[in-house]
Amino acid sequence: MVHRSKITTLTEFIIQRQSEYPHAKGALTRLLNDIATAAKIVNREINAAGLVDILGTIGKENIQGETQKKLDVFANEMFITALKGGGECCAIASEENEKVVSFSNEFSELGKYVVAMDPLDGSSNIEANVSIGTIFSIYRRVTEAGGGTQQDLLQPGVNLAAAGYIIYGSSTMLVYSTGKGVNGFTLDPSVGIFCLSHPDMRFPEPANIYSINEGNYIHFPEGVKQYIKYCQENDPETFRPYTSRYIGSLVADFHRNLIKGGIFLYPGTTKNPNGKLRLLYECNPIAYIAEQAGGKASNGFKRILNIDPETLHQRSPFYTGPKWMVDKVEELLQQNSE
Ligand code: AHM
Ligand code: MG
Repeated sequence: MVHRSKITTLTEFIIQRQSEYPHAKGALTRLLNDIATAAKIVNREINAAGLVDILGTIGKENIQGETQKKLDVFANEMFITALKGGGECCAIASEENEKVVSFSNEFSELGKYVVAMDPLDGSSNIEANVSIGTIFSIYRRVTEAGGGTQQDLLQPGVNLAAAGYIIYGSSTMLVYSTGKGVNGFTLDPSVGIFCLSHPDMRFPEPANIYSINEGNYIHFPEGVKQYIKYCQENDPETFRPYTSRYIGSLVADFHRNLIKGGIFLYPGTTKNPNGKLRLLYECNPIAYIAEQAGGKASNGFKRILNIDPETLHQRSPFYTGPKWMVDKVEELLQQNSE
């Protein structure tokens, strides 16, 4: 007879975890469930994306005469609707919205949390059938009442209550942390349930992957150029030369590095000194997960989670992975800036 261990669903898991927080009233649990529900619907649409030429091209009318929405716009609306309807969130900052989306209707006025998110990161990869993701950060609001404001969202990452991502890949996973480790759940599409598949995720040792868009090499700071050379040198004791892997989809690159062991780099360049990635809803949530998995995240000079954000969409150079790998980039960047 085959003995199977019990399946733990995401809902069961977050309810179990809630009991570890004696004063918790279940609001964060409900909020995470709202995110999971929206993720399932977005997943369904992404899986249908390959059929758009049959069912109607995005941006054009489909056979029912409705205009097909671009998937990133669809995902944004789906998460906003789920979070607004759920009632635990009083404002959202999204890559898709220039300003804070504040909820002050009868459902959500009392929501204690705010969410910063990139609803569909790497969306330009969809047409090539490459993995994409949703990234989210959850903060407790700092204002007292009414709809949430920008002030609630401009908090440093150290204040995060929870963060995570969903990867829409060969299977769909939700990975999140509430500050007590990182756990990953795989969606069983036949029943539409996320099941615990990757408990207590940690960066493995040894690690030997580096992920960077080397096409920008000429524009990188000297410290990063030296780090790339360091990765390519032969030194079996430190697992070098490392292997290079780059998808161009942050969630997918980070997720692979978390599972297999590696560093992700998106430096500032001469043209864009702050790089490309957004602090609030790309760097901070991934940095939080990295630290909770025993790793580190830095802008080269400072811990990402300690940066005080000034604007909703500000960018930051980003280096994240196992601690010793990020330490080495920091060392070279700092040496070269003196
Ligand atoms: P997006 O938010 O416009 O999708 O851009 C973010 C994406 C990340 O997923 C990825 O790490 C990065 O852009 C890749 O950028 P590049 O093509 O410059 O390497
Ligand atoms: Mg993005």
